[in-house]
Amino acid sequence: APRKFFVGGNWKCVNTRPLQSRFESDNGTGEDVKKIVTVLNEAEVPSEDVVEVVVSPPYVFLAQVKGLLRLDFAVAAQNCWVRKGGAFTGEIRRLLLRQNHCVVIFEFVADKVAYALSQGLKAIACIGETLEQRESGTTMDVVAAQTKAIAEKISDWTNVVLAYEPVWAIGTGKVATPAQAQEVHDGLRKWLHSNVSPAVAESTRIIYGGSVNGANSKELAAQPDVDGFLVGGASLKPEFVDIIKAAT
Ligand code: G2H
Repeated sequence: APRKFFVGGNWKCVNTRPLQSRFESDNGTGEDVKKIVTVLNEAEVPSEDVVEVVVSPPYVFLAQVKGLLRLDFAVAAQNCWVRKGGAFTGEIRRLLLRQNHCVVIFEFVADKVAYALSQGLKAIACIGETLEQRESGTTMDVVAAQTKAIAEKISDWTNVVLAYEPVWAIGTGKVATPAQAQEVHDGLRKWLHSNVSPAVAESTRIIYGGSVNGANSKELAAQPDVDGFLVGGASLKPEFVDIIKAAT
């Protein structure tokens, strides 16, 4: 295959179980994190020549996961501040991110991708249309415009993975059909072909995100232009291993 399959586990806030009381924080605990890592460490999956696996825990767990996780899986941050530092409450600057990847989600995508690449990080850039846009038939225009915004700010696509995440499928249990995903991925690849270069179109991984699970991943992975997944909810469960195996 021209493109190595890519599976990202976006842990977001880590919600593996209902809260027991209002005193319990909902952003996960060290115990939950250890359990998830143990499952991953014990999993038998295709080699890293076949599938690239990356997980992105919340910032507070990055070091813990980095220390415990098997070495053939990479660890990513979920975000990265786009300036050197300064008085920006709640932002995490690049210097504090020792990881190789940086997951960049929706807002200010183009700026974040450009900044992450300039700092030697890899970026998973998320794009996607709302339900309203899909129903009005503008999906391809929307995702092309989002991709164009990124293309205008970067010159090298080597370290970019493009994640198609239809907004209506995010955390909703409503997954795009394999045909819907393939149609958009194919459209995006054609867009890259005409607007960036044939080589970039051929080599850039376009992954799908939005309610991917162990059961639906196989058929999605079989689509010629679906080069992997960005997984939210199911990346906290043992079925994440099945999603990794969908690569083969
Ligand atoms: C979409 C996706 C992964 P989920 O954001 O990033 O989440 O799989 O929970 O829909």
